[in-house]
Amino acid sequence: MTFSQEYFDRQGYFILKGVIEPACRAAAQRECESLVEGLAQQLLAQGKIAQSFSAAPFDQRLLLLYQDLPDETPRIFRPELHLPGFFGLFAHARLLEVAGQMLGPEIRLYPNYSVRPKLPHDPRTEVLWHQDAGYTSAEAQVLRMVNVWTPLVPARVENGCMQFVPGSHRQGVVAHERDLHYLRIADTVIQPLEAQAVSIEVDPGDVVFFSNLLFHRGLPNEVDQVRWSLDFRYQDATQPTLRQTQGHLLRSRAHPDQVVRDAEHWAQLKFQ
Ligand SMILES: O=C(O)CCC(=O)C(=O)O
Repeated sequence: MTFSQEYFDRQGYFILKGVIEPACRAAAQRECESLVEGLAQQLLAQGKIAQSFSAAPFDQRLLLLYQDLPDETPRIFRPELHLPGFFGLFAHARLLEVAGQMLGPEIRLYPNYSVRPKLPHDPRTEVLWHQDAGYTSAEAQVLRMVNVWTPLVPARVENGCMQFVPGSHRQGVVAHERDLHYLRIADTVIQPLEAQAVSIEVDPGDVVFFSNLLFHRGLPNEVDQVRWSLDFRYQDATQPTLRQTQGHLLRSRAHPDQVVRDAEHWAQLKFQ
């Protein structure tokens, strides 16, 4: 399937179906499993759990481990992601090709690459209507950036897929208000548009590209399954990040020597 810049510019997003190969997904999933194994060992050592549920399926184990520890449940992994198996996804050739089409030859992985294990019935995992740019700064509108989101399990309304308001990226950065866990777009802005929201139901292997100005949210997970997904952003590396952290260069004509070379190199680096 070919990426359509025209569709992206009009709607603020584009879904590439089946673009991530099973082996690449499996490598990322294995790293998620190893993060969960690490947590299980930690909880066992602390005497907080009696068993590690090592035979439980990927979409169940974290849920079982934390069933009696709801306040300790991890919601997001970031610094933990410098493991070799994540590199193939972050630096996927086809994704970087699309990013290159939009952003030019200098591409950085913006410093908020994340894995989200969205657990059911946890209000902290319901991501309220926002624009990513709403979290960055008043200057965020000038950032040349594209968001990337891909699930490791099927993402549906019931387990907390994302919703978008198509075309909303053309409004620029709008007012956000602070809620308990997240920022959220002011009611006066979002309420008249909510009826236009579309649910972004996608499968492992599919990749959603979206504008950092698009109004979007992550629905609550209502089923007894962990909704595992990755979200990351590519940015034109000739620009500042407008954060303390600088991310990592993934493609560069100007500084090829500074590009992350491979999975081993990635694993030596830190979240920054
Ligand atoms: O994964 C979700 O439910 C929300 C993700 C999100 O808001 C983002 O990637 O910006």
